[in-house]
Amino acid sequence: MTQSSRFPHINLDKQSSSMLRVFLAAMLSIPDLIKKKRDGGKLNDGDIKSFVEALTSGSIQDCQTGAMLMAIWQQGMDAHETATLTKEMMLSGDVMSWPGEWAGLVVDKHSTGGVGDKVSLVLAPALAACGCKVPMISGRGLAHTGGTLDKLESIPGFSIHQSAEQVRAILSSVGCCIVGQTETLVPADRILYATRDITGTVDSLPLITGSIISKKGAESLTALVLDVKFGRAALYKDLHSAKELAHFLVKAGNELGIRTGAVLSRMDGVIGRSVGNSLEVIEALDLLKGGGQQDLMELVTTLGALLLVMTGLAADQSEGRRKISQAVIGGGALLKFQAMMEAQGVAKETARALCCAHADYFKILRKAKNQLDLTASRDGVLMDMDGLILAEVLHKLGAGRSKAGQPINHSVGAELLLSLGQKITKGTPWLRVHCEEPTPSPDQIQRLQSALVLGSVADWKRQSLVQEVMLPF
Ligand code: IUR
Repeated sequence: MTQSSRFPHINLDKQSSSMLRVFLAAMLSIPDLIKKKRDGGKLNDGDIKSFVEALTSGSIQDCQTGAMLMAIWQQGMDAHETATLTKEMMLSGDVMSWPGEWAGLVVDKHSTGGVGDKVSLVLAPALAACGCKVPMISGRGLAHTGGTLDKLESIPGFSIHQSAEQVRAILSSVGCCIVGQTETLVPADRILYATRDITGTVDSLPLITGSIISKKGAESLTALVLDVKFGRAALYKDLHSAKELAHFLVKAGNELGIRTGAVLSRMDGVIGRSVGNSLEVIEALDLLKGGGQQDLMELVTTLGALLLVMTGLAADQSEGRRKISQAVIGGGALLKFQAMMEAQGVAKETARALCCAHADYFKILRKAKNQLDLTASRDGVLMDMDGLILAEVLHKLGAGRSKAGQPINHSVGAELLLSLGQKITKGTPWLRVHCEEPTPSPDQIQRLQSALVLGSVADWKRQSLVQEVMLPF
């Protein structure tokens, strides 16, 4: 028996020892890996494995991680490198496992981030009502976009912190849960994401793909649908680049063995009629009670139908849509949402009160001290709303955070008082801003007013949010 000098704690026989020496000689050091990528080379499976292992074991220095990320950002990665990075990131921590009888039924949705995007709050319970198991691992707000976890935390008692065992128990009794990432799930992503954020390397297709799909892989999903947004208020502003991201994501998901499809959806204004954490929970509850906005319902049914088709619970997209609509309109999804709230820590009476037909929402959810109505400065037809401007101002008023861990004000937000295409006259209120102290400055009010896009009737044409559906390869 001999001891390896690189791994002194391992005792090896002669043959294994010489094999290990050959292997270690072929292994590039971290500086060599960085140079290889910097100079446009392709990282092989072993290179990527070494990099991710160095990240997880803590043997890489922060400056080396940053340098490697910048090399990847500049040189890109091909489909095989991206798939390998995704798989190695997934394997850097725990991978969830599910009972055999759920085989084929475990699904999730991921959105690339929007304004007023409360789709998950409706979709997860609707899918559970259709027979799926939905271990939805969501995120917090990022830049100007809102986060599902922040929205749910506006409900008193709701806990997004659930262990793997608790997730399994909730899926078994309810069928869906919406939780935060645990410490042990994809630890490599936590390191990479934090480093990307401070090294100007967030917007890289392979890095975004690795980050998103590795976490979905660790959920051991059967099927995944991605809501890839494009437009003014989206991460990617134009359809072409959003489509490129969708292709990367769909390919990486399918390579991990997850049936993965995508929907390309428009993100210029606001999804539904409200922005802000408590207000969005209210809008989602209204939709679950059969009210709510057409655009929001359209997104929910399109994304849900795709998942039902991919799991075989629907024969085609139109049957899938029918099933999801029925779950929402028929009240099955509302019952699941109520049960999910209770399972995740909300008191029974609170969950019941929020879900009853004539709920007094602000008896339970915090209402902002001030409601300020903005009025139209001229006559016209409401053509559009700049969701980015609205989200940026609300963010500054306390609805979002500028540093991780910063507290946010769940009651801050805004309600659109009119529908797109509606005629308005000068002086008509169009936006109700919910705010605390400080109230919006004159400059912020002017910015909000500039978000209103007025036109003439002749110009108005309803545009579907859903631009394209991309099926698994
Ligand atoms: N969400 C993620 O989970 N990862 C990313 O890289 C981005 C959003 I951008």
